[in-house]
Amino acid sequence: MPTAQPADAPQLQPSPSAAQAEPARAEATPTQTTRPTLPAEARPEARPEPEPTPSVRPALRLFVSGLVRPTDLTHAGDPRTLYVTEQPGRVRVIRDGVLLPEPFLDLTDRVGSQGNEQGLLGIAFAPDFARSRKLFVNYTNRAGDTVIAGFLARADGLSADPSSAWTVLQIDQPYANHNGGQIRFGPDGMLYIGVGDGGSAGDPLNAGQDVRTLLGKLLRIDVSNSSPSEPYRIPADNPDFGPNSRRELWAIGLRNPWRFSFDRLTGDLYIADVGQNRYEEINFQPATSRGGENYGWRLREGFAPFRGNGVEGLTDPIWQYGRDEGCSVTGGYVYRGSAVPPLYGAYLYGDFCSGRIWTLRRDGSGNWQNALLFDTDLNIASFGEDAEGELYVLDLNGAIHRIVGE
Ligand SMILES: [Ca+2]
Ligand SMILES: [Ca+2]
Repeated sequence: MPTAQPADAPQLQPSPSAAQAEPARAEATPTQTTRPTLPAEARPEARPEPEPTPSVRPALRLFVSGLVRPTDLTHAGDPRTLYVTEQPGRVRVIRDGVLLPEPFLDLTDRVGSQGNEQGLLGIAFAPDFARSRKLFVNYTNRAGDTVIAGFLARADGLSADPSSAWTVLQIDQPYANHNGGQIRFGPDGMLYIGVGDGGSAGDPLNAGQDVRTLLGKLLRIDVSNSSPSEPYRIPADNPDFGPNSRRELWAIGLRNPWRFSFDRLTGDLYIADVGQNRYEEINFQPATSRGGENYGWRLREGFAPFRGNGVEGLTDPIWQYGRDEGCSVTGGYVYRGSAVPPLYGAYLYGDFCSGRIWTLRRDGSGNWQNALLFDTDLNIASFGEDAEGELYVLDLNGAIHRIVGE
């Protein structure tokens, strides 16, 4: 989701690392190759020549339209069914590629979405959803504060009861913007919540570095037995950020981690953090991490000093880009589907403002290589992943596109 950026934000030269990022578009879309065809008389046998197998090209295909400001898309384990959050407060169901008219859940009576970054922002189904029927949503309420709430789905999986709600966590929001929004279960079964620095600009509260607040952090809580009387527990192995620190913290120093995701194969974590005026960044946390990372905000924006200095132990992003490439990063997923083999293992992400979508992957030397995949005219609010690992692109204007092979 875009941070409100001044229209006259300085156009900066690409950083040294961003210069490497300049994609070769020809590489981004593999050229179609065909098997060489032998002259008829050279063929060893008269049987029909098999069809040439062209290499698959990644493409975007319109999947569903008619949504109202879609912000998140996920699944509950069933490959036929997708769930999409709409910013004003509804959860919609896509069944076998068809958008159902009846919402899964309607929270418009409690969601406040006045601000561009407010509303119903994220949804996650419990790992044991088939048994527990529990799901969790992340929204801003009528007062503008962040609410993580649990719900119970009905047995058919096509609707949930709004009156089943219980509040898991509520976070006061001092400003309308930078509310984070993503919630996802990690491979460890814990619920991770991305929380922005509270808002305004430049992190006036220094929330990113203040371990006494949940703002500007990635949280990790245990909701495996979540109920109205005990909404969550603190995992015993959460990192310790020192005296007076909140025990929900997993990683600190984030500005607005609008979207993050886990690689479903490896468990590695990718956090896309929206920048202030200069750099959009992708942060990486290997599956072996025990948490405790400090991703730098507001001491640094990307690799660059922002405010303050001299702090040791910051974790720099694996990638950043400047205003020449976009203005608000939207994190995506590592592709683990089967429809587009050339993308297998690549992390896909995009920019809300420029509509560009890139891939990021490590080469054999361990260096991150960035390449432009698509240059679209979409307002990329989010990416989504289905039960089979296929990926989708959510256009805030109401359409969902599927990444396919052609
Ligand atoms: Ca806020
Ligand atoms: Ca950072």
